[in-house]
Amino acid sequence: RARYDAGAAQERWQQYWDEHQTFKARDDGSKERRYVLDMFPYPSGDLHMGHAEAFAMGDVVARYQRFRGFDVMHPIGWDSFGLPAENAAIKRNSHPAEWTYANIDTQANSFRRYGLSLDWSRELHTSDPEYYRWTQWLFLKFREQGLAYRKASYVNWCPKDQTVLANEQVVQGLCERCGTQVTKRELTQWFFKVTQYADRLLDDMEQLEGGWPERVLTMQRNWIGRSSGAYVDFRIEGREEPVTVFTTRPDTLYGATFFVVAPDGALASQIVTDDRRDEFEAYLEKTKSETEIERQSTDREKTGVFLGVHAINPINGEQIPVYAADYVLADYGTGAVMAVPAHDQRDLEFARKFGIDVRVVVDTGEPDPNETGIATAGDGSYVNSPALEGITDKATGVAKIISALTEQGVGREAITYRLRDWLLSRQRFWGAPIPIIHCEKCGEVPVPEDQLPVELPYLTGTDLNPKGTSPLAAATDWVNVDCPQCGGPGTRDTDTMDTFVDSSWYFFRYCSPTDDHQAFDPEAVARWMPVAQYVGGVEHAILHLLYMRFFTKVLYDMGLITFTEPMKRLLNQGQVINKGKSMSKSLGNGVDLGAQIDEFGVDAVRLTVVFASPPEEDVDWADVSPGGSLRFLQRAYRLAADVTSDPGVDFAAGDAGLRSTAHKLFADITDCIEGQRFNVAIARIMELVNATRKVIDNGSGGDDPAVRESAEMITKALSLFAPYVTEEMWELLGHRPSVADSGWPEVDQSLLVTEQVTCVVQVKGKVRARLEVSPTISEDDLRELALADENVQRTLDGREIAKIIVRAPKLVSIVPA
Ligand code: ANZ
Ligand code: ZN
Repeated sequence: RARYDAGAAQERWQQYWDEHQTFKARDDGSKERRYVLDMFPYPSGDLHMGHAEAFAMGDVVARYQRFRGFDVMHPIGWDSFGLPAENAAIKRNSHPAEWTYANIDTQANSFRRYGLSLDWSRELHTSDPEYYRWTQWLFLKFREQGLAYRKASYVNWCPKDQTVLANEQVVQGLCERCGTQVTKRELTQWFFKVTQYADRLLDDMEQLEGGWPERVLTMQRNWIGRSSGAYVDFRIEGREEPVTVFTTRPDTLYGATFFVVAPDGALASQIVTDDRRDEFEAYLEKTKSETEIERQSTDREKTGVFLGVHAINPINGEQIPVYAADYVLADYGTGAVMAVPAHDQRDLEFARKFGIDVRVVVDTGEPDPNETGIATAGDGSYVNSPALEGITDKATGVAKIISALTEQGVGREAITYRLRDWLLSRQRFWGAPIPIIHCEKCGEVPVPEDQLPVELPYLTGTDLNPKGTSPLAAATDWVNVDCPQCGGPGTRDTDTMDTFVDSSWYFFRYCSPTDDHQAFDPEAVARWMPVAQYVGGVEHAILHLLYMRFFTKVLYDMGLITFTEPMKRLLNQGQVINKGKSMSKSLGNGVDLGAQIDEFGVDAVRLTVVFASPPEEDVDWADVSPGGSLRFLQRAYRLAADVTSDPGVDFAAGDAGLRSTAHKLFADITDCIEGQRFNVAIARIMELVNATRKVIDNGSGGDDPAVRESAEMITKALSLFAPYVTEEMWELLGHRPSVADSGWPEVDQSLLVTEQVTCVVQVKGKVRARLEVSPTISEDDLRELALADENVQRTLDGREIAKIIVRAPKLVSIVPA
């Protein structure tokens, strides 16, 4: 019996595809273009199961689009700057480039073996000077527009990695990379002004509805966190300038019975009275060790200290006590709140604990918060609120109070965001140097464009040990340069850029990867972009996806591109886990991809990861069977081997039953691929293999033209998941390679029409209904259908059934009791 030899096929076809550049984007205008992109990998070692899944999914889309006649660009490159390379270099006393480029070699070989339909001619590395030259250029362009700036601020600091971290890189108070508790440090750092784009980042999400997973859009929305409300100015005893609060409910102003400031903001320590200072300082220390998540947690007992002063409510002159409490954050809104316990749960819990008045100012019809301990947040009519008398809804109440405050000059409408500017400088070596020279006379001076790239000096091992300042500071020859403006002594900026900067524009670079005059060729970008399909892990739902959207908008504003959203569709594949848990060294549940491939072959592994579950769900390796996949591939292969008719035979002369089954299943397979239900598509291919096998074994053998038609459909559809075996099958079927160039079969609509037969339904021997049903309907389905018929129901009139005879598909006979 014919057997498929995975190892031999892999070598043979890999070489064939390389030689014939089967998957190179033509970009010659002969076909419509489609850009299919997988998030580029970080070269951390060899390929792992996560890559195996993600890239298998992306390849389904790329191969399918090629089948549909598009000129597909499916590029690959490496996100090759970053900390792990530097840590490896310190450990081995070598250069980060050694580890990085060795890993790239290994991974690239594995990617080739994995049979992906990639265009290798566009390969890029973000750590190449040819690439980061343009990362630096973009930085300077952003700076020219005021979108890159330096400021001193309290920043997240990882004591282990000795570097600052962006807010996004702090996960539940811990460093995303090493898990160390993050502390705060005051440092002067570079920022990108993402906040200037907050509204557009939100509003443009409209373009992504339907194309991006809803949960990603929700995560982005929450991360940006737009709130509208008002600023209200309160005077504080003994203080000249008023203190402003941000509130989403200015309409509850009459219910403000106390005032809270963040303990770790500047204000608290300025206003606390001397007799309270010790207590306050102790509380502040405690607050500093808490994470933002803890502070915002709702089920936590409220704590705080009275600061000894009062604030004056601008609407009625009332004096209310001022507290410092950790549930108010220093860097959100203004870091101060008017507390309205009747209508805000956090404030209510605090008030009850500290014995502060709870004054209802909106009558929502719900029970009194004084009794229930539950704040009421809904609409209602205003009470105890002279300025809002007679108003019964929130929108009007809010508008009215804002205009009253505005008139008196003690408040105004406001919108705030949770989003912060992007801290992009890192005190580490293996990244793109920030192309700025500091001069005592001229200040910050950009490196002239014709002097880019600012290349990294050669540093190894011990020079790279973290010291809290950038290792680049130690490379004095590199640091000390003439000021490009005045020619006097200057020093280079010694920080490097966050690697998220590199990955915010790589997809533009793929369109013209070797261009040495510009970051990308706007015409090439216009030809290929936006990306039709982007594929990658949900762990990037916020960071990478938000930053690259931001970059795109800035480039749009610079007039370099004509669209504002770079990725039309996004697929977030799940994770590959093992025994219900993420794979990790410490759990010892890792699955070695290379070993799996050695044992079962690439095709079986790829089929397994895609078949195991819907793309966005996790795959548990403990529940799958690559051995089963391999057996299925052998069955499919034998089917192709058993076809004896000639290529080009007239399919119409084939077995009508098999043809109808094949076209129906193929129509379904096409729908499944379009709808990204890849696992279901595979199940349908399996059905088709079985149906075809039956005809070979029981009917006309391998000579029936319908058998060939069906085997060709199987080969094409299966090639989306199992590229090697299907090239072999295509050859067995007498065709010239590559199956990837063969085109997607058209479904014959006339074969989809199902025959119907008429079923007669009798009650007590009298015909009460005629049903149009499929000739293959089951007895159970037919019984249900008959009993559900309106006429039958009416005749039965609620009576019990004594007897029911079902003869599918033609007759149902019912005898009531
Ligand atoms: C008075 C009030 C009355 C509020 C009421 C709410 C309900 P979002 O929607 O998340 O933007 N707030 C303002 N700044 C804060 C800070 N730095 N830390 C903690 N809480 C802060 O939340 C806005 C609301 O959260 C604001 O509206 C303020 O409480 C509080 F019935 O003001 B509110
Ligand atoms: Zn100068």
